[in-house]
Amino acid sequence: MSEPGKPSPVESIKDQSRFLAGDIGPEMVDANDHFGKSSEVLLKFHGTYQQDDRDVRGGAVVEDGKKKKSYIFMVRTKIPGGKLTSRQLLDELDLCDEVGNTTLRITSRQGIQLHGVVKSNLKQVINKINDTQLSTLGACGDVNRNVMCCPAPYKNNVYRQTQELADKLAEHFAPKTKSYHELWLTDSVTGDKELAGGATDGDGFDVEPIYGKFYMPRKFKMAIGYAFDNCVDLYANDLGLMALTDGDRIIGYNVLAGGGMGVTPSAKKTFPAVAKRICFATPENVLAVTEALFKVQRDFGNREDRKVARLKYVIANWGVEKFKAKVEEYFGGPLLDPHSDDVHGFNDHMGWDEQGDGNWFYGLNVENGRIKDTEQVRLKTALREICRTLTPGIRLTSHQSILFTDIRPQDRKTLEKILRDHGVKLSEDISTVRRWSMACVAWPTCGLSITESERALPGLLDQLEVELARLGLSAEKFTVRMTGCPNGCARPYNCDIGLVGKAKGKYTLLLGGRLLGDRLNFIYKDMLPEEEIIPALVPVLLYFKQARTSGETLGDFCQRKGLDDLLAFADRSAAPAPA
Ligand code: SRM
Ligand code: SF4
Repeated sequence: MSEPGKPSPVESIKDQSRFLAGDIGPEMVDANDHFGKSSEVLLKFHGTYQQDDRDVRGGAVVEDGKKKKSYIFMVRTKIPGGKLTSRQLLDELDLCDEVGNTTLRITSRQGIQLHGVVKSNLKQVINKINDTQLSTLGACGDVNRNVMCCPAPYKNNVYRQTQELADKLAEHFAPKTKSYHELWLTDSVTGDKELAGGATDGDGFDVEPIYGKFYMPRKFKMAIGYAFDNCVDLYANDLGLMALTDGDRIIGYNVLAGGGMGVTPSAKKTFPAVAKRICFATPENVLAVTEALFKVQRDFGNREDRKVARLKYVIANWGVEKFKAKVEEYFGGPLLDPHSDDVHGFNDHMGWDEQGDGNWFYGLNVENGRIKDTEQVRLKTALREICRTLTPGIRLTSHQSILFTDIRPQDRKTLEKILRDHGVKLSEDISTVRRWSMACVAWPTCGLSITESERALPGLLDQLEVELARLGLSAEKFTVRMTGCPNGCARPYNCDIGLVGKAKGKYTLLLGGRLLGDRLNFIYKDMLPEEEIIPALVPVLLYFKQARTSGETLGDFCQRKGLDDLLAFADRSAAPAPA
């Protein structure tokens, strides 16, 4: 915890790190199975997290009277717009077998994570990821994170332009330090050689033109989507660029700012927020507007208390008007008001769709993004076969799923056959509720998890599917998102049904967000034991069935009725019938 007025300890680690080099080099080759505290912070900027296997923590080896952790590393690849080749996916799959825990994870921001890497293999892993023309630099840490963009591969000007913008933003805001290259991509690291990283005595803007030596106060997240398709959850990002189109032309972007999910329930000063509508940017000035806004957060984000360091707190403290005025000052001129259009559609891009060039793409729902082989479902092997035989383009979605692109009409059947032969359900065979759900990683790797999430959601959905079928609601489209702690990595605060781990085996149940992602949900029940989650939802679903207006969605219904009415109905339906 930092003292008021004093920069947080992470700020001095960045300051003294010589642009993220720190002591990672010497520590990489020492005899320990883990890095020291400062390196642990700096490693995040390089795309890796030092973790320990929490399934074995309780029974870990005891050495010198102390429990010894079983150290492992998560390695995250940053993939702008989730776009990669078959070769790149094959290489990541090979890595997870050779040096990981034999699984890969598609993240909620279109990235890929390897889990269970040991320290002695870390350099080899990051090196290989770079060999395949991907990078882990800035996948974590106080920098611009993976830039999300609608992954649909339609061959038209609009989709081409947004993908190009995602690449441009990713490149523009990537850290420029030499330390990444020196540490992971050369042989120069030895125990006694200190890396330069890009040493300078000044403020560092000559080395890091956008960041300087202190980088950002906290992580910063950008996404590009459309008013007619908000599949990237624009309102949950620090910066959302909502493309407005006229035919096959992008006329500009509504700039949304200050979205963020993370909250610490015990700290009243923290809260989740959906982004505010700030201004309109043209295709010509969108990069300059983005840079101005980014620099306002760089210079005014809180550097003393990391709990309130995200952009949402600057905007909450100042108000939209003052914030916009400051962005205008950095931009060097007035900015237009946002266009009246707003998000009104959402497409998860699952199933078959034509690309517009005679070829097709197929969206495959991957439950919670986990790619693995089990006895019944051999998804990892199926992906390998698809990549080797059909060599499709690959796009990852912000719902932890995968698109195979550029499939020739004559290959559609082959793709489906490969999936079926390996026991993989096609998206069409997955229930609507499962298809629109997601869970964060949580146990056993996430050091912050309080409850299960990825391992708990499938079982809860089994029960929910039964209840929905019983009520005749199986075709209803709504989002269920679960996380193992309040940090919100699966974006549980703007969906229809949010489940957030609060204490061991207990969850907060939230209702009233919606697929469009443009409003927060509210707490319906707190500290709910896992086994009471579905029973608590049943009266809500029953009330929805009985009292919804025509075409009303579950989230809209819960929002209209409100907490007290929903609770009163649940009480009434639980009360024994009068004798
Ligand atoms: Fe996250 C931290 C996993 C998307 C908010 N997140 C973590 C860490 C690194 C835990 C840690 O700090 O020790 C988790 C690693 C777990 C593991 O074992 O792999 C983790 N976050 C993930 C992923 C893998 C979840 C997933 O299942 O897909 C997502 C990786 C995305 C990527 O490729 O970059 C992931 N995290 C998100 C999102 C969703 C989004 O960005 O759209 C959010 C909410 C949006 C936001 O940022 O507000 C999110 N993660 C957090 C926070 C809370 C931040 C805050 O402002 O309070 C933390 C904790 C922190 O930063 O202190 C966190
Ligand atoms: Fe870990 Fe919490 Fe994020 Fe889940 S929400 S991955 S438990 S930090």
